Formats: sequence, C-alpha cells, structure tokens
Amino acid sequence: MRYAVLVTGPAGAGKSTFSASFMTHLQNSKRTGHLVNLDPAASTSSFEYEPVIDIKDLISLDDVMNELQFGPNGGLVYCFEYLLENMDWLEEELGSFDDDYLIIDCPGQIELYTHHPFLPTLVKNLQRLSIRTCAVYLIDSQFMEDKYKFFSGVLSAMSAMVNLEIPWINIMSKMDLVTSNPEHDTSARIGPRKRKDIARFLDPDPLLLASEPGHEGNVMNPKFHALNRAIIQLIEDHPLVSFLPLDLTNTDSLETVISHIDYTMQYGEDEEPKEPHDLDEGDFPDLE
Ligand SMILES: Nc1nc2c(ncn2[C@@H]2O[C@H](COP(=O)(O)OP(=O)(O)O)[C@@H](O)[C@H]2O)c(=O)[nH]1
Ligand SMILES: [Mg+2]
Repeated sequence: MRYAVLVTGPAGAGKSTFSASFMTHLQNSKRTGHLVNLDPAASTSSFEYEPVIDIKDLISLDDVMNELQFGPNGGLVYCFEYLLENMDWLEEELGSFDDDYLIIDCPGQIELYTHHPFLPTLVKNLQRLSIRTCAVYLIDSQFMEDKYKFFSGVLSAMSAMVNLEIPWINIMSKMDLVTSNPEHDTSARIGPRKRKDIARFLDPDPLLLASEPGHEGNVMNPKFHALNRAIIQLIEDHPLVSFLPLDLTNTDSLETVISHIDYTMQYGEDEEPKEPHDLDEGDFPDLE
C-alpha cells in the first residue's frame, strides 16, 4: 500500500519546514518516506532533503517567465497547468515507490485552494493509482493574533476542504511562537494572558466572532452583523474545522500530528491504529 500526504496551506505557513521534520521523523522511526516537491518556485537549495520527485524537473518557473514573458503568478499557474497536461510524467515518476509514504510539499498560491483544478485533479490521479491520500492544511499561529484574520484562515481551510473531499487535518503551525515563555523569548507574539484563549482558536469558538460588534470604536453596519451570524452558523454546523497545534520544537507535538495522519489514512492496516484521542491529553496542559 502506498500513502501520500498533501502538505497544503498558504505561502509561508511552514509547509516545507513541516515536510522536512516529517521526513526526519519517518527516518528516525525506520519508516520509508520520500519527499515530493510540487512547488515550481521552491529554491532547491532550501530543501533539507533532496526531493525524489520535483516539478522543477518537468518545468521550471524561470524558463516559463523568461521564455513566455509571464510574471511570477501567471508563470506559476502555467506550471500547474503544464503538470495537469503531463500527469503521465508524475505517474511514471511515482511508479517505482512501493509501500512508502510520500510527503507532497505543495505550492501556496491561494487560487489552488479556492477554484483551480490542480489539486483536485492531482488527488484523482493519486486515487486512480491506489495511493491512499490525505491532506494537511497548515495555517500560521499568527492568525490567532487577530480574530478577523483567524476567521479568514478558517474560511480558507474550509474552502480548500470542500474542494478536495479527502481525509483532512487542519494544523496550527509555529505554535512555538505562541507557547514559548515570553520572559525568555522576545519573539513570543501572544502573551500568557491570552494563552487560555488558544483553546478557543484551536477548536474554533464561533462566539469569538460574535463577541464584539466590530473593530474598536467602529459601529458595524448591520448587514455585516448578519453576514457574521451566517458565518458563525456555518462554523457551528461544521465541527470539522478544528486545528491540531504543531510545535516543531516539541517532539511530542510532532508525533501527535503524525499519529493523526497515520490514523486518518489507516497506515499499516494490519496494525492496531492508535486512537488520536488517547494521544491528545496532556500535550498542551497549560492551555486549559
Ligand atoms: N518559529 C517557527 N518558524 C517556522 C516554523 N515553520 C516554519 N517557520 C518559518 O516560516 C517561514 C516559512 O516556512 P516554509 O516552511 O518555507 O513555509 P511554506 O511556504 O509554507 O513552505 C520560514 O522562515 C521558516 O523558517 C515553526 O514551526 N516555527
Ligand atoms: Mg514551501
């Protein structure tokens, strides 16, 4: 059985960093993992692990921009479309891996998660090849600094989720920036006062959005109030939108996230799958 984890989310969310940590974890656990890079703009030198499959071997963004005079965004879209037309290339590249875990580091262009056929087509192809596939969607913990930003992150996760219709795990990345002790670390962006609120973000509390009528001092147009209520209702009706915290400085946190991924894909079906609930408790005890 082959497995693939699509590592998705907006640019800068920490996808490539997480993919590398995931690889390290698999190697340390004597499991076979391979990195696949589908981001035509990624600089190869930044990879800790050499990707076994790299979209840049098929098409290079620089070539597209130079030869076709595209700007960076148009160039990227061209690259995705080129891969869609050349899925047999990917299929051939994937042919040699058996019984393995593929970690697919995806690009961060937001259109890929809203309406572009790139990821849905990729998923269909992986499924046709009988590769068990799930997606993780990362958003940066700085989204929790501002609840309006946070809800836009939740909505982006939802939009990506409905687009793909595969097993799905949302991850709040860079939790080290949130949970580190601010007295020792000036980069901590959310102080201890707010730590109790973190749980309300990880398991989104729709009342976060309802609690204030608008930004301080602004009286909100009642039309927006109605829109917010509709969004609150949506989040309440869809408990799928919750986030697993990921702190890469903490091995337990990474292992918990990977256990969820294994469980979601029923990795090693002969083995007894671990119940993620058993692993959750005590991971972030100071968040209560
Ligand atoms: N503090 C912290 N920084 C991170 C973490 N993960 C990624 N970063 C930083 O965030 C930036 C973007 O990370 P990258 O993995 O390239 O994001 P991608 O665009 O989603 O692939 C880089 O500067 C990373 O060093 C994390 O867990 N903690
Ligand atoms: Mg990246």
